[in-house]
Amino acid sequence: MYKIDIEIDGMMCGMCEAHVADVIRKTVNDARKVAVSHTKGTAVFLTEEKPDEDKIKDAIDATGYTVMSMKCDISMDMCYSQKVIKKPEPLRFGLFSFMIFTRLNEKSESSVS
Ligand SMILES: [Cu+2]
Repeated sequence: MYKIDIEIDGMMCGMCEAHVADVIRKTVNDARKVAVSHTKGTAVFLTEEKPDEDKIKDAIDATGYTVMSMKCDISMDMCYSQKVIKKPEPLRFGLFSFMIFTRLNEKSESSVS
């Protein structure tokens, strides 16, 4: 799941919010929990598939509002991302101790000769 965070300039009222939310729903078919705020100047929503950021920017810019920035994060409530973070650790540790072992070996060899 992805969380998209857009900073938008030019929204003045609730109608602007509805307009932007409409454009997002039309551009991103699986957009969920679309939340637009004209006071904060933001639009936030969730998607399952990684969305096309350029397509969203173009669609919003075409309405007359201006996209100032866009952030696309993998949502942290996903078990999958935690597994990915934890997985490489044993491998890294194994490689590290292997390197120390090799260095010690090299040193003892050179001191012999
Ligand atoms: Cu408005």
